[in-house]
Amino acid sequence: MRLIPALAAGAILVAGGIPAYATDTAPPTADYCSIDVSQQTLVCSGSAAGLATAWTATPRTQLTQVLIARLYDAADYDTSAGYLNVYADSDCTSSGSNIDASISNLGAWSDRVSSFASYGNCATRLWANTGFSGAAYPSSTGWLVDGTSLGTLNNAASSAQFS
Ligand SMILES: [Ca+2]
Repeated sequence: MRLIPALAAGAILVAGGIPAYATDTAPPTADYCSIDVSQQTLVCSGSAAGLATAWTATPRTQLTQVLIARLYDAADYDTSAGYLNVYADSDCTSSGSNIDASISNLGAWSDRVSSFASYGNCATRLWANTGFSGAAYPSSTGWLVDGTSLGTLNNAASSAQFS
């Protein structure tokens, strides 16, 4: 009879799948990421310096990529909570009537972006849903070069376009 409690405890651990301590321990952080939109390559690291090293070491077919935007986890371009660098094979065209680059599913970066900056000729549009649907910021037809906050799309964007 004394074995029953021990067996029961063991059974709970197995049934639960993940031991209780796993939920009490912070997961490894990889908040600093770079994505290549043409190859859909995503590299992340726990630090900005680590990301730079990892990104340089990542094999790619085109050696020269252009940083077209940076999506920040925090508002006001605060880098402390991490960011997603967006790289493309070339700068955006000067026209705002075409889509030069896009990310149809932000994946781990969904519902996370709180500010953004665009570079070169690029401007950014964020969508609430994957596949460029739902609400959009600044609008479904508009673009914004820099966004210090995202209004109702704060922590709610799941896809992005660049023009
Ligand atoms: Ca955020």
